[in-house]
Amino acid sequence: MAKKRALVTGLTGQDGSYLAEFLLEQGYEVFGLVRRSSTVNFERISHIQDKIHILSGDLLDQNSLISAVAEAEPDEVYNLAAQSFVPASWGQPVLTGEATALGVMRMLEAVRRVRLDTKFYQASSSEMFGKVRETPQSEATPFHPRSPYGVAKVYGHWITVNYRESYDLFAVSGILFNHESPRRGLEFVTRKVTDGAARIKLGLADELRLGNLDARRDWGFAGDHVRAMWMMLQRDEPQDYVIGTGATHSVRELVELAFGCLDLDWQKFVVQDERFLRPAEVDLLVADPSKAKSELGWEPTVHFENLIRMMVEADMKALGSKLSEQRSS
Ligand code: NAP
Ligand code: F7E
Repeated sequence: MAKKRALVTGLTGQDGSYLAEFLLEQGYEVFGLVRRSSTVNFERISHIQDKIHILSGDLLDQNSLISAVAEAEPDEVYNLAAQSFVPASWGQPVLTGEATALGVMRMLEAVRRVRLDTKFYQASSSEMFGKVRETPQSEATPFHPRSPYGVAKVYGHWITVNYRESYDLFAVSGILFNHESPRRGLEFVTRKVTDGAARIKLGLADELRLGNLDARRDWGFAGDHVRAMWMMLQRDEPQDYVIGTGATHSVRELVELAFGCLDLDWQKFVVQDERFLRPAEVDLLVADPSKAKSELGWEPTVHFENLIRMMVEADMKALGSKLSEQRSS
């Protein structure tokens, strides 16, 4: 039987790397969309790079997306690419709108024009719930985004629903709560904290500056969440799902746990810095993933404590190796 073919946008990002690994394990032929940059940034996919077909393209360039879909002839498209860092969306709201909102429509248009029987996954976000109308948040909870990023994701969500309803496209929106891993970007709070604690432990830093310690998030493991993306596209009918662990923790608890893993008293090192506060905050997010559990059979396998421990250990190992390389050179 011919291999199934998948096209993943955002291949070089955290989720793109885990999803590509997962799809290869499932026996897929994987195509990944990568935008041009002056230096190659394949750190997260270097171990699987030779197994993936890399296609050049940008969410801002319609023609490049049409060419990518025409070349990959995918059975499934996973649209993970976006400007995904919330604070950057206030600094660059137009770019965020172009990539995170209109980029979704451009990918959908590429699929509609080239290959309408492709299944389409859109990476929607719990940031769409923003100033939450109810707790926990489910597929039925209304949206109230609190950043240009959240607003752009609401557009991406509704244009996906609209293409499903307008063109009978198998298009689904996965509303994913925060998910983390040792491959998380360094500016996001979990990785900033695990990397920061490891640096302090190794004598490479003497403080960690953070913003709002009271914000609460539903933090899961990226490896678990990408599995849910695939599960959504294996259903007979396209439907949207909320994916999260159902547990919530504050940034303060995160800090206490990460520093505790290294026997450090966080209160001696963490400094609150108003530069990291946001113009409008999302105070509390927690998922009600019961639909995903009952219909997809999806459940998280890694919980908060183990996730943070895994990230601290990975940062200690990576920084430790760098240090010994520097000392021996
Ligand atoms: P990420 O690590 O920031 O990766 C984003 C990816 O998008 C990168 O590969 C980036 O390429 C690519 N990209 C950005 N702008 C692009 C453009 N104009 N054209 C083509 N590619 C572009 O994000 P992530 O954490 O993996 O998240 C994946 C998706 O899920 C995103 O859409 C994000 O908004 C969404 N999401 C994430 C979470 C979460 O907790 N991680 C939760 C809900 C939803 P470069 O490497 O070249 O920058
Ligand atoms: O912030 C607080 C901050 O930047 C989490 C993206 O993947 O998940 C992510 O968005 C919380 C916020 O993630 C610092 O105020 C405190 O309340 O790790 P974050 P995010 O904004 O929740 C959603 C679901 C996505 O869709 C996004 O793409 O932590 N916080 N102090 C801090 N945050 C950061 N970044 N840095 C701090 O110093």
